[in-house]
Amino acid sequence: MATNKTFTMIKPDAFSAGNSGAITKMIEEAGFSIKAMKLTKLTAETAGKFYAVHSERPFYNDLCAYMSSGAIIAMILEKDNAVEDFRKLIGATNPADAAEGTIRKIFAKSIEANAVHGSDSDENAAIEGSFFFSELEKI
Ligand code: IDP
Repeated sequence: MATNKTFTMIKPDAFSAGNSGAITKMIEEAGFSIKAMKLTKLTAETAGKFYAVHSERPFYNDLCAYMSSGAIIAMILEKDNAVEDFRKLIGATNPADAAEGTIRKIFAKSIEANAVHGSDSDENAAIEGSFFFSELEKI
């Protein structure tokens, strides 16, 4: 079934490099509408909660430290088939494997500092959106 909402973060590497505007432009030009948006900063603890599913992975502690190392921009996006189409727009987790023209291919620095997050399912999109935004903050 076609889906219509996903959740993204512009990660600390991309925000601190001044790439937020260029990334947001690519997202809008690909047909996504911004339904919620905020500039914020995670703590190691809140990053740990967001990425709890990865708590057994060897990179978990580094990921939490990296994701709390600077400001991020969180967004809820809307489009037909949003989850799948956004994963295509951002490209593979490792920028070395990402397709030409994808956000990660253009802006990611490494497999960890890979510029953007994109939800991997409708269920996670809803959970992740509500992690950052109250009902009042969603349009
Ligand atoms: P995804 O963000 O493409 O869905 P996941 O496997 O869910 O990829 O991993 C979550 C995040 O953890 C990645 O976006 C990346 O920042 C980091 N990560 C994934 N694999 C590695 C790794 O092998 N080393 C270091 N960091 C990783």
